Amino acid sequence: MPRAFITGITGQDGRHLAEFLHAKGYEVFGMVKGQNNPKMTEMRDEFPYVQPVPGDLTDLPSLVKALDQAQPDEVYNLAAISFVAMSFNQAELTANVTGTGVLRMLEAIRIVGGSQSNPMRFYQASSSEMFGKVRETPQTERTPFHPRSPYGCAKVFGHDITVNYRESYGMFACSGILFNHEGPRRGLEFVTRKVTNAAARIKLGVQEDLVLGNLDFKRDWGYAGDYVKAMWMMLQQPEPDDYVIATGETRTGQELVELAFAEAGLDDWRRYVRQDPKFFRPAEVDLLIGDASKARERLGWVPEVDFPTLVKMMVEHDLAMERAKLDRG
Ligand code: NDP
Ligand code: GDR
Repeated sequence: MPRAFITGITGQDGRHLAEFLHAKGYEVFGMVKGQNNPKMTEMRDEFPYVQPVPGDLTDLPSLVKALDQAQPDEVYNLAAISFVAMSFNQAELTANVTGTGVLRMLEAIRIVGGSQSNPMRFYQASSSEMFGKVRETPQTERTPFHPRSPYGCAKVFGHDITVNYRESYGMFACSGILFNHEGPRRGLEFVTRKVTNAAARIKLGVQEDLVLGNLDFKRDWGYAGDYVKAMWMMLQQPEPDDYVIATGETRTGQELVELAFAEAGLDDWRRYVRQDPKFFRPAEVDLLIGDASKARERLGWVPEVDFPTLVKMMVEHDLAMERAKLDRG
């Protein structure tokens, strides 16, 4: 039975990946941070087959112990301070967790190692935020980076150090440059889920309006369930490499709002939505659209869920969730 170790197991992608790897017959270990983390109970209920292991990306000895305990064949480093807006306010923490945390994980793998015939394989969760103020469109594995936030800067370090450890020490280390991916498990702080949840609550009469920031931005949005499959595919290749994972389509913030409100059965979204500069970022990423040709050709990966289906899935989930809350009283 192959063994997988996932950091960020309590996050959106960690949960999708745990499900995916379990279905493939993996023994799944999930790193959980903190004392009495409330998400640990949720995870135990949802994924009784995941073996929790304590650890924190800011603490190298904890990572060494965690790997020693799990003895995985594959390590997926999904943990991060992942909210771009928050990274402007907690830049040093973001650098430490999202950036230097990758270095610690790579060092822990070098220390614990795995056998020579079967060294641990490493996946790093890189991000389209590294392209930031984009130098070319669409963005590929060769597009230069120009990050626009402390989060983006930290991800560039994580990406570069992963490539460096591969080249310096011959590690099987891959970096997936994933564009935005969403779904019903997305945190409520991110714009897609904030919008689909608000549309559901407004429809049910428990919320009056929705306050957003900039709506002119464009994103290449896919479904998280499709994207975790690409992570696994990268680690099954004969050679480690980096891959862009994206749909190749881009949509504005306004298109997201229009679709979500229509899906919830609300006629005129403009009646409910207003903008507040407090949600504007000091520097914005205006346009992202990825070219995933390399992943398609070498991994055979293609996205299966398109944008309207994704929004529909999220709105339906949020309507059911909010209705259940009302029924409970
Ligand atoms: P989430 O924000 O949903 O999950 C982040 C996870 O990191 C949580 O499990 C959190 O634990 C954990 N974490 C935070 N700080 C630490 C720490 N110091 N030590 C250990 N664990 C920690 O992110 P996603 O699932 O959406 O994303 C997964 C990864 O992919 C992230 O690295 C993100 O930056 C990257 N990414 C995401 C994209 C997306 O569109 N979703 C696109 C490109 C990259 P807890 O719950 O206990 O706080
Ligand atoms: P992003 O996702 O920054 O792309 O990072 P987010 O959903 O936070 O923002 C997308 C765009 O929406 C604009 N926006 C708002 N965003 C939020 N969160 N809340 C609002 O009210 C709001 N109004 C407008 C933002 O300005 C931005 O342009 C996500 C994260 O998952 C990262 O970890 C990941 O690396 C990238 O996607 C790819």
